[in-house]
Amino acid sequence: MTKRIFSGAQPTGNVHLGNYLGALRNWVALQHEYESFFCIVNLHAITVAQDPAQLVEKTRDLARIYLAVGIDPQVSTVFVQSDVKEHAELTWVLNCIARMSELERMTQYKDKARKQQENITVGLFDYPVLMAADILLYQTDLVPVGDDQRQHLELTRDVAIRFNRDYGETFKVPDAYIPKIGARIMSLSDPSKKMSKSDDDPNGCVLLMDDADAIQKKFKRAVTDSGTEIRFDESRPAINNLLEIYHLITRKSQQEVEDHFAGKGYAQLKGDLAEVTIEFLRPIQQRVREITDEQLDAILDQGREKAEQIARVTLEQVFKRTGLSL
Ligand code: AQP
Repeated sequence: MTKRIFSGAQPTGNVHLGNYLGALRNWVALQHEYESFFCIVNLHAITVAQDPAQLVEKTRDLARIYLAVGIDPQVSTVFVQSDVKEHAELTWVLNCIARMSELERMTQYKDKARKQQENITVGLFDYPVLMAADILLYQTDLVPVGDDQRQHLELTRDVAIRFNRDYGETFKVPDAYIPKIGARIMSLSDPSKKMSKSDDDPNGCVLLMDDADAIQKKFKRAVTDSGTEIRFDESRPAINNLLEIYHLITRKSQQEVEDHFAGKGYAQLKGDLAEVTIEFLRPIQQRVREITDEQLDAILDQGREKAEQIARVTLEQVFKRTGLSL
């Protein structure tokens, strides 16, 4: 039987190179090998305050990005999380399986809570359980994500194992798929932090929809390490990060990349990186603009129908096992 993958991204801001290289790129690569479900996780988005009208726009924009980077709706199911009610329903049941102590250990929660100490919502705390529900509803084998989701994946596995132990075999226990290179693209302004949509400094983050001018400026301003050599070296995180981006975008081997930059300076690295990024993003940006509202609605409707069918079967089993269906 074909194995399944599930993954998603939040429509909370503009998709950046980190999201693409850490996650979306692998979704595209894996979709022909696996039965694939790609979700726009708008229920996760509202764990921090969102403007309602903008959330609608951003949800549709993110769906366009999925398609423009190469998710093929003929083979993959693309849908919006809030369209499939089973996500919220299973979250409630799993809330009664997950432990407070487990959620209190989640580093993403701790980081985000630190940034907004006044208005921490219950939803933000519960974010990993909603993510577990997303994944487990589809009896997922593999979850392609960036490194920042590793801990959430572990929790998903723990919750599935505990449910299966207490109520009988119900959920497939999923594995994470975290790429060796690209799983943690760092901020261009501060290579000790991951590239992030919610970064206060817009220069740290190259967006998929940035124009050529913005891309050039951002790479030009990127911080570098001391020294002059241009080679892959984790102890020099700024240059290593720029080289990883170059390597992933051009698909040249690490050796080829090092050969290309041998004897050259940082200005050349930044200039070449801007150039390949602009060229790489141009057709993606063009496709985003070409997708009509009608096409998008049709793809999301079809995605909802397919997702619902599978989600319903899992939820019915869960209700039966837990004594919720009479
Ligand atoms: N810097 C990154 N490098 C590699 N992968 C990354 N991902 C996120 N940042 C990087 C991966 O992108 C996928 C979608 O992420 P998300 O939309 O769920 O948001 P996030 O993980 O919270 O990422 P952001 O952009 O940093 O948003 P904020 O600032 O709101 O926290 C995931 O698979 C993620 O691992």
